[in-house]
Amino acid sequence: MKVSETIIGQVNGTDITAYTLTNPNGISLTAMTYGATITELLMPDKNGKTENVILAMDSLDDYVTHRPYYGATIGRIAGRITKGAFALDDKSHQLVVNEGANQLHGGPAGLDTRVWDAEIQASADEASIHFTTTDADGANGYPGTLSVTVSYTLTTDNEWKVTYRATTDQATLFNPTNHVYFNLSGDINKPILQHELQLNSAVFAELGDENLPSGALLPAEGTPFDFRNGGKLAIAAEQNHPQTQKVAGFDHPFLLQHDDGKPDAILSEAESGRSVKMYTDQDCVVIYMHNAAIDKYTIAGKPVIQYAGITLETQALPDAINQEGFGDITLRPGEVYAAETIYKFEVQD
Ligand code: G6D
Repeated sequence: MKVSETIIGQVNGTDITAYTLTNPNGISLTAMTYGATITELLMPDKNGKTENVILAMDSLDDYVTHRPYYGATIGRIAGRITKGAFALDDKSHQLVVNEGANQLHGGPAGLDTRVWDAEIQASADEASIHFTTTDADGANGYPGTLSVTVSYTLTTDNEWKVTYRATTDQATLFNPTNHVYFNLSGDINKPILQHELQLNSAVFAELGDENLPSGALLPAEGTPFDFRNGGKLAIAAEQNHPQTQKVAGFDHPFLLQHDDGKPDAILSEAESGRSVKMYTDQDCVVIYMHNAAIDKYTIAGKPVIQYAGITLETQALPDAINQEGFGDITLRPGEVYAAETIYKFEVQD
C-alpha cells in the first residue's frame, strides 16, 4: 500500500497535514488532521474512469469558515442533544448550545473543529491513519477528559474501515460518527436521487420539533422509509409522508437489523456501476440527503445543489441520554469505547 503526505495549510498557527493511502486497485483515500476529516475518495467507475465519490470543499479555509461537516469526525455526540442538557449519575449538565436551544454535532467547538495528531501504519494488505486527540474536561460542556483515537484503514479488498477507541477519567457521554457524504456518480452537480439504496432497517426514529427525536420509533413498513427491498432515493425526495415533507427527504435515524454477514446498507449508482456496502456494529445509521446547505459556499465555482450527497452516519440513536429506550451512550473510567464501520467499494459492469 502506498502512503503519501503533504501540508495543506495552517489552522491557528498549526500545520494541517493531509495523508493519502492508495491501494493497487486504483482506490485512494485522503484525510486531513483538521477534524480527522476524509477529503477525497477516488475510485474507478465501470469504464475505468477514476473520480472523487465524496463531497469535499475547495480548500482548508472553506472547511474552517463554513463548517460543512463534509467527511468530518463528529463528537463528542453526533446529532442533537435536547436543550443541550442531560443528567448523569444524578448530576445535571449543561452543554454549550449551537443550534437554537439545542446542541448539534458536539457544539461550537466539536471534534470536527480540532487539529488531531496522526500516525501512519502500513503493510502490504492495508494502510491506516491513526488520528488522536484529547478533549479537555468541560469542553463544550462535557464532563471528563476524553482521549480519542479514530483510525481510517484502506485495504486491498477496497474497504475503508473507520474504527473508534476512547477512554475517559470521569463519567461522560460519547457517540461519534463520520459525516461523509457519498455521490457515487463522481459529479457533485448530479443529485443523488437516482442512486439506489438497500437498507436493512424496519424502524426509523420520528423527528419532532427542531429536528429533535420525538422519542417515537416508527415502523418503516408501507412508508417511504422502507428500503429493505431497495429503491431509488427519489422516493424520499417525493415527500409524500409527513416525516419526509418535514425535512424535504431523509434526515432520520434508522435502526439496523444486523442480519449476519449481510451488509447493513448498500448504496449504488447504475451509470457508474459504483457501489458501497456498509457494515457496522452501531445500532443505527442517520441518513441525511444534503436537503439544505448548512451555509452559503461554492465548490468549483458553483453553489452546492440540493441532494448533492448522502450521508451514512453510523452511531447510537441520537439524543439517547434524554430518550427512553434509545440505548446507553455513557462512557465511564476503566471502560474502552469501541466502534467500527466498514465501507466496502465495488464496481459492477
Ligand atoms: C442539518 O439536520 C441536519 C443534520 O442532520 C446534518 O448533520 C447537518 O445539517 C449537516 O443540520
